Amino acid sequence: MVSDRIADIWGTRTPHARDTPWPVRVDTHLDASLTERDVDRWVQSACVLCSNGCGCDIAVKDGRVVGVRGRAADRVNRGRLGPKGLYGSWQWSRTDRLTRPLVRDAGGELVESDWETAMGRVVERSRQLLATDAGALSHAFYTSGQLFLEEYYTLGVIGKAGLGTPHMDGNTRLCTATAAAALKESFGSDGQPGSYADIEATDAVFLFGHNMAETQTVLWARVLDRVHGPNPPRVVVVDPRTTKVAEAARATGGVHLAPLPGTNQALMNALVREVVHKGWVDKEYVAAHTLGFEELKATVEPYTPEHAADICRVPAADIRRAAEVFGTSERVLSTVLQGFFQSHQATAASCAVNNLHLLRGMLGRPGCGVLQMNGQPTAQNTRECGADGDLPGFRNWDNPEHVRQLADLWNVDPMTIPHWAPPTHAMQIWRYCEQGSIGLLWISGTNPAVSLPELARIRKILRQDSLFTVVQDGFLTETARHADVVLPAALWGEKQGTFTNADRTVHLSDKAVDPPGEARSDLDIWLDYARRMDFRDKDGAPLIPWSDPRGAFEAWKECTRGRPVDYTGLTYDKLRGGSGIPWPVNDGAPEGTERLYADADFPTRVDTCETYGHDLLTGGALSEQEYRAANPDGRAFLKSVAYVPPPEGPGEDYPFVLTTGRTAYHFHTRTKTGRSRQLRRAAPDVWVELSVNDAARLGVGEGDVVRVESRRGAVQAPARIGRGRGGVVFVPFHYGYWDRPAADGTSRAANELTMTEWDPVSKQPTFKAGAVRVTRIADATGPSPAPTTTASAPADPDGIPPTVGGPDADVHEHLRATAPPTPGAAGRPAPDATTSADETKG
Ligand SMILES: Nc1nc2c(c(=O)[nH]1)N[C@H]1C(S)=C(S)[C@@H](COP(=O)(O)OP(=O)(O)OC[C@H]3O[C@@H](n4cnc5c(=O)[nH]c(N)nc54)[C@H](O)[C@@H]3O)O[C@H]1N2
Ligand SMILES: Nc1nc2c(c(=O)[nH]1)N[C@H]1C(S)=C(S)[C@@H](COP(=O)(O)OP(=O)(O)OC[C@H]3O[C@@H](n4cnc5c(=O)[nH]c(N)nc54)[C@H](O)[C@@H]3O)O[C@H]1N2
Ligand code: SF4
Ligand SMILES: [Mo]
Repeated sequence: MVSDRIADIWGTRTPHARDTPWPVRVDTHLDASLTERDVDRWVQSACVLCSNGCGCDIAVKDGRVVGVRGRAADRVNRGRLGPKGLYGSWQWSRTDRLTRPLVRDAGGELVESDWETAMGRVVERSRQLLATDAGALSHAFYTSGQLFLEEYYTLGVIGKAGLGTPHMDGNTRLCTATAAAALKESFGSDGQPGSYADIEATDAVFLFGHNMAETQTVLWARVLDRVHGPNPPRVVVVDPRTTKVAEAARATGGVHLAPLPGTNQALMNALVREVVHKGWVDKEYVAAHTLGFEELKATVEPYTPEHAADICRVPAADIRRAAEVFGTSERVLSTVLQGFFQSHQATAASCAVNNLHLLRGMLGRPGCGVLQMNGQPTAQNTRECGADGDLPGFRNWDNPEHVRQLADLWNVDPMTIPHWAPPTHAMQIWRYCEQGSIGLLWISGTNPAVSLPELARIRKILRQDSLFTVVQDGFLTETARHADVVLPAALWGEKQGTFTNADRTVHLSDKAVDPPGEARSDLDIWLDYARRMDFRDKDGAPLIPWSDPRGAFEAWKECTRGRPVDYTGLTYDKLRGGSGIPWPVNDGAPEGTERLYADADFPTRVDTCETYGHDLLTGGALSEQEYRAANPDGRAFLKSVAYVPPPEGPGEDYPFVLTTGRTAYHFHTRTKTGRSRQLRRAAPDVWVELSVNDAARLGVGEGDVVRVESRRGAVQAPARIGRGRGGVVFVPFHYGYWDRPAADGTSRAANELTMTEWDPVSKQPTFKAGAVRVTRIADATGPSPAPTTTASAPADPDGIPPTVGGPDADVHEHLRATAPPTPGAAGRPAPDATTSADETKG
């Protein structure tokens, strides 16, 4: 069957009943005019355009990538791929890539150079700075959630044991820092409790600030296949916009709660209060496995549905109904993402979701998962490997024994490993750069000149003479244009490595083709730096003994031995041929682990836990003594806090609340998706979404150009008269300047508007609420460029052409008649003819 997957984002339905396996549907998209018979080789991989981590095979012809196909055997996607995976995962590979290192010449221009010169300059600056009083504190690394595990671990060892700098973080700070923080605060350690297979077993799906329909499209197809089958789950969503998820909530008899951005915590307190007041608490579970119930009860007591309704501006009856669905469903699966994570009480609100599950005893059983989601494909590994500043293997920087374990493993003095203070979070790293105490900032796999808040400030920092910036990317991004040295990176398909998705499933991605020109993998670049810097261990041997991905993976396995994030049972060979495998994988669980905490034994013991915890209001850290006194002993924490209003609310000068986010067709700053014909056509440019009533009051019609201004900057774009709640303006954050310079004097990046504020515990910036005003600037020349197939659908579709892909968007969907492997089996289904790795045309 052929389908236009721009017009039909989720593809053909394969409905099924509760507790039956999710059927297989294999999606294939090849370059126009090619068929599967033309493909020379299929190389095993997984998609890196979101945290879902769909297993796929890369089609290679004449040494080039010509398409992709979903892997039927994979537990994550059973063969499916979404629009980004199908059209966006590979077309960029033959466009304007960086092929040689660039350095600044005497005139200040970036010019092509060679590796010797470029690395020479990096090492020279590095040595110079290390010789100053600041020492290693002059060095900072700002990395990604999109590289491979082997690369992060290598970077982590360089930073912690080679240089000894605490200034290392990922763009994961903007992304999933709150997922990690909420898991640590509630359960003692990072690590996703739930499994995607919970979708097959659940009776209700709660999505907290998560537009899954657009941001994990294949996971949403999985939910839709239940929704369209017998005994469907009810969907409940908390989101100010009318997303496709919100439509499903209505259709399934669930609830769409559309709170004013910035008020999640008030709503969560009310939901928890209802569950407690109505007696829906599993008292035995709470008594045996949790701490803090009485405090929780007291904290939420003032939040009657009416009180929360007042703050959030939603009907009190809807809050009651949502609580009832949670309280009376046999099994509930919850997902949490940026609508919660990117707000000022992010960790508190996300912990409240954990609380609901703990109160109902809904963890570790089929259908009862919590997914504190990731966003980026490899964000989990950034966290696991310590490339976000944490210590590798979910170790606690405040626990001397954990530091000693690493010192032993790396054969270095424990004092080399920074652990005298918490690791420096990204927002603080940028502040130190601004103040001049950091002299070398090495940016890899992220584009902060578009993705950080308050862009005018970020540009100013990047231009500072006191800061030497290295940018490692596949493209000349907005950020790379500011760099002193640009290093051309090999990207997905051009290198080998592993990565882990949001439900702990580890995938191997093999190298399919050579990188362009002189581009090198991030691993090779960092190994080269380590060699040139001559980092040594205590005995004078090279600090990093490995020289390839497999060697790095084997070293990483040792680092995880005995930790909750145990990889010791995995090998590259084991990851080939079948499905990805969820960690922990070890002697006790050789085929992986579907769900954590089935035994309700949480990693909260003093010698195990990753943190001693924080005050959710202030972010103040608790001491080991305080933690010990609480005596958690394997029990989970019910942590809570009162609601406080967001740092910037609407007022007279700036009467609207701004929120920002995504569309289904683009990934972040579009370095990949903006180079795909089909995706670019589907969502060509920025727009501003206004509610029907707000637009009428402002005299704005569809497509009229409006100016959105905050205290920090302005964006100009055509308006979409959408279906969101009143008082809220939405701007997608995908559109920077690489493909359309701001020469006309207007800005189009949403982050011109956003502010430098963050959650006190996770330090994640608050991209989801700020105050703006909106002015009409010019008449429409046509409808706005917003897609019609998504949350940005127009309130009145009349006269607005629907978003379609056209002939070059054809995708083959192959529905399997044969029974798929049983879901829930963490092990590997037997590989079949269409999914074996690296199959050669013969
Ligand atoms: N198509 C696509 N998919 C992606 C990505 C992409 O760029 N494009 N990026 C990936 C990454 S890294 C991430 S982190 C994820 C993000 O995935 P999501 O979190 O699903 O995406 P967002 O659009 O950022 O935000 C989700 C929703 O939060 C809502 N929201 C805004 N303010 C509030 C609020 O105050 N409260 C509540 N409850 N909701 C609010 C928005 O209306 C929006 O619909 O997506 C991943 N998948
Ligand atoms: N206003 C607003 N801002 C936001 C958000 C929001 O919702 N609203 N969301 C935030 C979130 S959740 C995220 S995750 C960030 C994302 O923000 P960024 O990380 O800045 O976005 P990307 O465009 O994904 O940038 C990744 C870069 O890495 C490069 N790259 C890809 N693969 C590799 C590789 O293997 N090696 C190297 N060296 N480079 C590689 C790509 O070409 C690209 O330039 O944006 C954040 N900013
Ligand atoms: S759902 Fe995510 S991982 Fe799967 S194909 Fe789409 S972008 Fe790729
Ligand atoms: Mo993200």
